[in-house]
Amino acid sequence: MRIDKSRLDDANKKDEARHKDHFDFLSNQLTMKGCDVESILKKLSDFQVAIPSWALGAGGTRFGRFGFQGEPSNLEQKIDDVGILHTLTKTAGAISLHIPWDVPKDYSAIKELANSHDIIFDAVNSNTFQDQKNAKESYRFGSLSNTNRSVREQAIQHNTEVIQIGDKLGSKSLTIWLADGSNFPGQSNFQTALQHTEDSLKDIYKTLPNDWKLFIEYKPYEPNFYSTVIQDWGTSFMLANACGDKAYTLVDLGHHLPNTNIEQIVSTLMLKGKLGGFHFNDSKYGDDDSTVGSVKPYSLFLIFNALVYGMENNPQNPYPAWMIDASHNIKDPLEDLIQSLEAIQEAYAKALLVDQKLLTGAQQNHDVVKCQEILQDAYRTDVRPLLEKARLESGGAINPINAYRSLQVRENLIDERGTDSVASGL
Ligand SMILES: [Mn+2]
Repeated sequence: MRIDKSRLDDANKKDEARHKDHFDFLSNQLTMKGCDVESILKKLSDFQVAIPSWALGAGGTRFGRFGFQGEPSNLEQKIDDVGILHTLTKTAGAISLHIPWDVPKDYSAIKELANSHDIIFDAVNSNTFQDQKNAKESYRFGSLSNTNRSVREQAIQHNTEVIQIGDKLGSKSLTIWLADGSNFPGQSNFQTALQHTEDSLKDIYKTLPNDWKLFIEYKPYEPNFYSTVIQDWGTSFMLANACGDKAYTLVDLGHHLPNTNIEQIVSTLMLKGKLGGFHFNDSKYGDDDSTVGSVKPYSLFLIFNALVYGMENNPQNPYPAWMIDASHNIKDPLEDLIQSLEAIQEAYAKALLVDQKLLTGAQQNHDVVKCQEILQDAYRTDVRPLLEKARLESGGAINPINAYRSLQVRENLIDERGTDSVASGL
């Protein structure tokens, strides 16, 4: 299914007068404060977030999964779904494939389809956290860290194949997240596991094309509950440095212990030029994979404040690869992703409003109260009219959720795909 542009224009018409009123008011306010509204709008339009191919079907937990009608059952349909998101939001111009769940059969047809939706292929993701059909070795006791050489070799070989698949699609980066670790004290030798992991990553790194990046993701616990080999940003940073200049740390918001100061981690990595990738989600307890901004929007704003500072002041850090890594469980996956995209843009816009010069001055004067005032003045601004304007100017929807519902997208997808189609993945 594709969204008809004239029907989208009709949906926008209902909101146009209200939007103009709100935007004009906000634009005047911001201009009086000395903000360059045009440059903020340009930055919002340029900000594109990859949608992972596993996020388009119903999510679930290890206790079960409740299907969602009209799910995409193949890669083509998943790309079509990202196309719908991008048409409405103009923010989802990339897809991040998971291998082996989404191996293309016809590469040129898949590239053509993505191109027709104005979508590029972002980082490819390998999977050594579950066993594949007919695989010789099992990852039950780890992959890149396994004590058994032939298991490590199989996992290295898989990552090399993922690079080759991504290369054919125009991807420029590989994300490795390892489930490796141990469930019980004494099960694993920490030093051996870390050394094997470093050696395996170096072997994968050797096969990386020159214009590619390797992203190393970390996570403190789960699926293993006693130890994880790449448990934190420091371990990832150390491994990235051991591999070389093309290797970077990837920060996933949900992969931290409660109350970790993620904005400080972001700042440290950007100062050192090693923040390569970024996964968005939100959480209350652990790696909950909740909708971005649904639980801790102020934290997200503070993180974006660090990201904006880094993007403006750290030429040593590459432009990060952004991706949503969330699960929607009981929501319509597309509506959930629209909400996440909106929350990301909102936090970004608010961070762009922070008067960095004024903040630096207040910091130098040790005016702690003023520092907080500057941050919270930006945070309390209702920036939604800026998002609407950026979308409208790019040809998207003023209000993507309203448009999605009024254009009856899900109903159309159910008509096309049926009520019991199932997306590949966990
Ligand atoms: Mn992630």
